[in-house]
Amino acid sequence: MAAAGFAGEAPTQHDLVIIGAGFSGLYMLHRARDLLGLDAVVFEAGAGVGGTWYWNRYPGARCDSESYYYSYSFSEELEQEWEWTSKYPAQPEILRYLEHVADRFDLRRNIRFDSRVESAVLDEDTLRWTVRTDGGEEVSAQFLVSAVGCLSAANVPDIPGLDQFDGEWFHTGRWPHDGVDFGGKRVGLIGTGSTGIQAAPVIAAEAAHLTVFQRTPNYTVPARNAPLTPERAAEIKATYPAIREHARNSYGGFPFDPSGRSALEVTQDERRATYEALWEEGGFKFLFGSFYDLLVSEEANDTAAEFIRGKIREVVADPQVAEILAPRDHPYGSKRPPIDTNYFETFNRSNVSLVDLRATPIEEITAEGVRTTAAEHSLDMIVFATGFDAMTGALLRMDIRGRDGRSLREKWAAGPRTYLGLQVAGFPNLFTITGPGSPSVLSNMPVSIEQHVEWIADCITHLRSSGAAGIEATPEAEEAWVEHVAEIAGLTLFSKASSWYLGANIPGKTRVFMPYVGGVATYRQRCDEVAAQGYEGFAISA
Ligand code: N01
Repeated sequence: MAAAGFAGEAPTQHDLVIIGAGFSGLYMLHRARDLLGLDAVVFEAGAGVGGTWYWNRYPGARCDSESYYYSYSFSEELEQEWEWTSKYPAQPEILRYLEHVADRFDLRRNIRFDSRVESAVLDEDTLRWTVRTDGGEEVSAQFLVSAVGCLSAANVPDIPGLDQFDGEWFHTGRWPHDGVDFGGKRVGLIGTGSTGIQAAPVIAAEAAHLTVFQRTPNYTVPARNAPLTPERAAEIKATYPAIREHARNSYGGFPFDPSGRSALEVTQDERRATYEALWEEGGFKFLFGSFYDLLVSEEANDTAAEFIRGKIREVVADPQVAEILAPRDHPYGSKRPPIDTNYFETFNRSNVSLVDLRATPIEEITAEGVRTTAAEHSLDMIVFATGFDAMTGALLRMDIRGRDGRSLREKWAAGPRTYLGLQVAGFPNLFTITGPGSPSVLSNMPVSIEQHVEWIADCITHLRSSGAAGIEATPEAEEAWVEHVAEIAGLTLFSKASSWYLGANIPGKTRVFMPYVGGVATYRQRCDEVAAQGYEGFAISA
């Protein structure tokens, strides 16, 4: 690969620039370089590959999808040779897997590490992008692919006084590589989303005291993690083609079928037996495999929500604590449902306390700890499990300028607008892997990532074989897709929660439901039809 140009030098020329070396960027690079023969360069802000799995090293971090389908399917050799150790792999194991992929396919030689992209500017005459990094490198490429991830721009809330805190503080999404020692420490954990729920039991087991600051109580279902037995691993490997096919043609990218039953058409006993069996089995099947109408009917949803509240009351010894932990202000699944290992049990420990921020909000962080309207909690350490500026944050942190010098920030000021989550009108030759408007975060990510990478690679092949200079979503197609995404989201219960799906976790962010709820199979079919019809809804420039 040619060296990138630096300020003052002419930018080096490439076919393709990819931003990010996580699941998406690694596969995009492999596909583009090794199958299409393109000259591709990847810019990665971290010092290594892995994306989400590089940054999120917090205690308890593990995948909520099972290892055998939360993995690449593009290489049969890879899927046969890699050995997963458990049902839900922990972060170090997934990172090792991605490092193995990088080595196995010799990807590192095209990746520039410690290089954060600061800007990407379109040249309207050539339809090429000039991309500049924080190290002053400048390259030019015909195509630009964003593989920045949907949950990578960490959100540290603007709580007054953080700068005067005498202890240490960390955000889970930027966790120190050499770990954090909780021994003998009084730790405050702010946030009870999927991350806080994974971290709390692990921190509690190590720390002198853990105080959990909860703003919104969360519904969580046990993961029931277990080692992957050699027999199960062999069975998976023998049936991989069918498993992958199932996942690709499913609603959520998971290789299991949604239930065909309504929660309201069965007797109370049958319903309870279904929930009990899935609670014992653990994982996302509780939502997707129980009844098909949990995300569309409030009455159906109430049955699952009440079942989970009942479990909280059973597990948590102190009824007052159980009541604070019981969610009532949003339907189950309308926020991304976590799965856990001993989360509610953690509140039975003598070294754990719960602070209800709805009743007693945080006023400030002091030198000694966190002060709410009711008390000052003395802490040695604060862990922010406060999530991300999801789906748009990482893209908008860069200064991306398309036609007429218009920035993506301006274009998306009232919420993200894309065609198929793949392209933005006015930004030719820019592709967004798992961008807003695609199933992305509502699905098993590797399945959606592979579909996008392959679609983009096929599109580039089509353009190059026809000698075209560029492709761009038309404003009409984009408008129709944005309307469609909003319309079908409106048929669900997703709008009933203040979730990051809607941007509601970031003060000032416009509330727009960002992912596509129509499902992976329907979406794939639509993308394939669009391509088959000569890239309908896109303008191709000669
Ligand atoms: O972040 P979140 P996350 N004061 O935004 C609270 C994926 N993931 O990192 O609900 C006090 O969900 C906030 O409260 P509220 C997964 O897709 C995957 O947990 O806004 N509290 C909430 O409790 C997930 O959904 C895995 O009222 C504040 C929490 O912080 C996504 O990442 C594992 C606050 C943030 O929850 C994000 O999860 C983990 C404030 N000012 C995560 N601001 C896998 O399995 C926010 N909060 C792969």
